[in-house]
Amino acid sequence: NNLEALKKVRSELTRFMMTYQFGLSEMNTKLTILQEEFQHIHDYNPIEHIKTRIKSPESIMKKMYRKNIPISTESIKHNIMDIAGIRVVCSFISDIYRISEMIENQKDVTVIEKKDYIKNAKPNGYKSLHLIVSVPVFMSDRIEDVYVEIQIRTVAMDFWASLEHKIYYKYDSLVPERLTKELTEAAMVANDLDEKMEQLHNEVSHIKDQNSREQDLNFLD
Ligand code: 0O2
Repeated sequence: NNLEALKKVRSELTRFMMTYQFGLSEMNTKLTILQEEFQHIHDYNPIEHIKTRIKSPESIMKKMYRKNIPISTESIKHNIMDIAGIRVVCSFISDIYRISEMIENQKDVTVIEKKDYIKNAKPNGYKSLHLIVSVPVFMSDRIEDVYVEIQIRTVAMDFWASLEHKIYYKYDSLVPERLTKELTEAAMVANDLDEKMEQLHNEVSHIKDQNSREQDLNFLD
């Protein structure tokens, strides 16, 4: 009977984790559709790449202990909103807000929380736009609303965050002050690069628009 009970818990847990995988797949499809449509209309791709991950059971447990919450699938479901995570890396800062707006406007997506670490960077220099959304997943016998954390950032922000993450873990979160200072300076350099690239991109788009208008006029002549 113990074995039966264990089997039941295991099956429930697998089903629980599967819902997050489904939520991720759904968001991934939504983003791919936006990406392809955007490419078709504006003739350029705003998304460099998309990465998805499911939080490991170990990280989920650690977070529950840290938050001091009794563990059950129900409490995990309500308190850990980043089990399903998706990272969208864009070319330009303006693309981040465009992508975010397009997601927010989808009827079946509910925005639970929005954190703009681009307008308000973290003290260490971390920048990204974070959304926690809820999406309905249609199962065989019910509809399950699943939380998905979406992080949207530029290539430069992503480069900085991945290095900072590595350093943070290497020093077991006790990063020497000199490195912290240099990392914050590097974040400012990354931001300068983002602003410069945005300005160049705007100039090029403007020229492209002008050329296509002239071509249209020639065509009409
Ligand atoms: P992992 O391994 O990437 O999943 P909470 O999510 O409740 O613990 P908080 O502060 O409300 O805490 O969440 P926040 O600020 O929205 O950040 C959540 C995630 O953003 C982190 O997930 C990181 O992925 C990323 N992040 C936030 N701050 C930093 C930072 O300073 N540097 C880097 N490199 N990434 C950051 P996890 O769970 O910490 O890690």
